[in-house]
Amino acid sequence: MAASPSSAASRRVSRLIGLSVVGAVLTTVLAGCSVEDAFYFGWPRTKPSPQSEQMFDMWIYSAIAALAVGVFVWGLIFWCVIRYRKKGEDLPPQTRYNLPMELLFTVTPFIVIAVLFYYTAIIQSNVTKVDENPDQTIQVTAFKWNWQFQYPSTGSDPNANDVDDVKTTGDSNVIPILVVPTGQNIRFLEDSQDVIHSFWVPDLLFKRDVIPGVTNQFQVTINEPGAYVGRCAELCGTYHSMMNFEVRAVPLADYNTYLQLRVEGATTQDALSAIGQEPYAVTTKPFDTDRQAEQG
Ligand SMILES: [Cu+2]
Repeated sequence: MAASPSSAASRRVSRLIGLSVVGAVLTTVLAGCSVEDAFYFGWPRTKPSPQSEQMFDMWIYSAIAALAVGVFVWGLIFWCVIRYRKKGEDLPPQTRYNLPMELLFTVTPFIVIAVLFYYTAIIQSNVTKVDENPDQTIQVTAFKWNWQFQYPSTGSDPNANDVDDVKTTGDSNVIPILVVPTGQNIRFLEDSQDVIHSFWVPDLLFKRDVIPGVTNQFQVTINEPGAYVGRCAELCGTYHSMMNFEVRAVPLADYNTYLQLRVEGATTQDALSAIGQEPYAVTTKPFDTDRQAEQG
């Protein structure tokens, strides 16, 4: 006995649903994502600063709102496809100019956009806020193709360029390490010696262009001690991709010891070792200039 058209259709629908589930599981597993990763919706797992926590919340709630709208729309699409599939040659009743429906379609997206705009504006102004009196000020200077970090001596004008200012400058063999205290509001003043670079610490979810002749600034508080890789995010020439640095967040007492040792003449590496830190970068390594020699 031949199967009825409706049971064939429902078999097709259930096969489609089965394939979608298998597809979703395979996508997750083959992409190497854990279930927990999936709930970050592509956002990095680290949230070392209050600023990055706010951005994370914004991302999660936006993703949930987008999913809710998506599920609703997909539901309507599939419901229409199944409920109103072609059953004969008669044209179904044609409906148009449904005013309440059209008002709903206009007002609902506007509300969604207004809410997203409101929270984006609030969080963006929090993240980019610069206080009158930061706890620390550090000067960042970018040049082709490395970084210099300058810690103005206590009580001095950050722009004065005092002789006893502590500086760490990267070179081809050593990745510069930017040591910062945790739990402190740090202002970074940025300057470039040549072209436009961009100071980017992916874990902080923050990036700001470093422009010659313009002092850009931003502020961030890092709550979790650790090593965070930093990169130049503005194509600035031949060795742009090698223009890396490392942010090393340490407790305030260690930071003060570090600065004191540096003022007394210790190198970055010696002072880091003295406070129990790895002396060299652990998140990235210098460009291997011997690479071609080894191959030859
Ligand atoms: Cu650069």
